[in-house]
Amino acid sequence: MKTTQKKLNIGLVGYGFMGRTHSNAFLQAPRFFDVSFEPVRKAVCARNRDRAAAFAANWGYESIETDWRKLVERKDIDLIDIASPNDTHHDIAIAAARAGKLVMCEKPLGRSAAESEAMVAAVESARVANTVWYNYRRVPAVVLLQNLVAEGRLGRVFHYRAKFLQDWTISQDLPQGGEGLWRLDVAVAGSGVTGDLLAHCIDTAMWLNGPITAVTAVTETFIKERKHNLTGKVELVGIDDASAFLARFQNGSLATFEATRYARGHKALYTLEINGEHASAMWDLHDLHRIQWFDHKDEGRVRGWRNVHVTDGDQPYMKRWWVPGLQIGYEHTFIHHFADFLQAISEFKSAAPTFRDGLATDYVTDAVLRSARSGRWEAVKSAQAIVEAAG
Ligand code: SOE
Repeated sequence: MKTTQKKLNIGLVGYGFMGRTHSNAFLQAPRFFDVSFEPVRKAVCARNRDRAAAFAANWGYESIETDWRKLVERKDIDLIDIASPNDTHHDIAIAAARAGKLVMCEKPLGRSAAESEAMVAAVESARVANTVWYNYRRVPAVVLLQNLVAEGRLGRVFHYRAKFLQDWTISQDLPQGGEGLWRLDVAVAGSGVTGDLLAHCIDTAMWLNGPITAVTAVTETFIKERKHNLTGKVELVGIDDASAFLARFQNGSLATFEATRYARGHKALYTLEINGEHASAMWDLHDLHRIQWFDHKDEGRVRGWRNVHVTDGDQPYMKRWWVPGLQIGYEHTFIHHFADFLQAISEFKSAAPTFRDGLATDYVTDAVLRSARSGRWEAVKSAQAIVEAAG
């Protein structure tokens, strides 16, 4: 790290799972990437003072706050990083943008597209750099796959399919709400697996294959009532436990998407596949450093699926890490994202996916939930059109 670098003072909101992945990225990015800022872990904010203090001590934050409003007002903070539950994203991001801070926000951007529209308007009118932490865009193997698609190697794309399967909410006895379980509380999360898991699949899909224009969906809530951790009462469950949809892309290709927390045996099985005229590719989060690649142009006698181990220096991000053949993991996706964000702000830009890209995903998840209610195909709004109209 160069000593003359400009300091970038970070104020983190939230100290859970994502607070840890982001803090690790703030520490590691300057050690492995040539960045033009020195990230300073200035303050962490959480309502519980003792927990905030313990987190600050573990991750090396200089100070703590218990009210995010105070953090946002602080003159010594340049960047607000939102790693708190979904119901906090809207208010914090808008206040941060109005205070002229750079904003990084966990996914999904808002609990609904309406919340996200206001967040896009705030960062764009304040002209502050922004990004949404859709981290799977920074898996080297997924970046390689995206590069191959962008180079036109698949030719015309016919199909896209993605699924994200988990099994952690099958027990009837699991309560909803509160720390660790807010994802089951619709008031906090906004939706269930549609906003939590399918949002990842949609973000990657549109990055690889362009806009989604229409969807038809089914959702189900298998367990209708759960005890609420905050009220102590048995309450209706408002989230979708499972969600599946068919989609049309603007480029004419068709897609299937599925997410659930009821696929016994699967913990975080995010898989995607894309089939084109000339080639196909597959990726699997449980084997995240590989892509499967089939190229019809290969000589017929030896044509087949290639298993590409993405660990070499000429593959995305990998020259920053160890030596060819040695793989990296989940936490590195956040390190890559933060390094890219630092590069972007040194050029006075935002890093993709921007808030506008996050809104595009939320337009799809809103249409999925709408279609599940209406039983019909629903058109997806264009985030680009909205922003252009506003600008
Ligand atoms: C839910 O279990 C969860 O942690 C999501 O919230 C993350 O976004 C996903 O990457 C893994 O699963």
